[in-house]
Amino acid sequence: MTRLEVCRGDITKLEVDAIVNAANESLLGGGGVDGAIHRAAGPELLAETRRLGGCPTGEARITKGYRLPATWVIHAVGPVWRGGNANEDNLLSSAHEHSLRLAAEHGVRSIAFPAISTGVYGFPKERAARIAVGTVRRFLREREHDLERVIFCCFDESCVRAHEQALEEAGEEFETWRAG
Ligand code: AR6
Repeated sequence: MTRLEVCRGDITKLEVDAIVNAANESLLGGGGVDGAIHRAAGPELLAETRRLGGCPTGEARITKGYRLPATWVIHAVGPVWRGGNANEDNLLSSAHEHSLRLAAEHGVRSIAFPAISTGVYGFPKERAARIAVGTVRRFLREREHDLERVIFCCFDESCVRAHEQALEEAGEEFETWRAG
């Protein structure tokens, strides 16, 4: 059984095998959680992502975590919200699915996701949380993996509520905790 958790706090501080980054197609860093991850990991991270040559929206790439407590960083590129009719839901789901596939391929046992696309990319929070939760549940059911913990890491309370609600709607048991 994989434990599902909602955590309020800074994803860069989490002691897990892998943290997911809400990156952009360049993989060269940016603001928000991406900036925080690059700052905490150190310049070696940018040196590695430069060599990857970008990543299309809806996919993900994996690197080492360098100075982070996490061993791996999985850089997922979520969609920019354009009103809901530009395939945003599928692209957000696919970014999560790709991240989980990479995690499974690397024997990851604990992974933390930020609320991808819900910051500067403008994706509505509740809708994004339902997609994140739904994609994780389907993956855990259908694919082979070593995942023991999947953490939805939220920076603010509205994000926590959105994930709690999505998990409740899905009939999942989960635990909420606050870091720091
Ligand atoms: N820990 C956990 N969550 C965080 C942290 C943190 N340290 N910092 C921010 N968040 P965003 P996006 C939350 O804007 O919408 C970047 O410039 C934040 O509150 O980081 O996918 C990239 O380079 C929000 O809920 O990512 C891209 O260009 C969530 O993380 C672009 O932003 C995602 O917000 C990606 O936009």
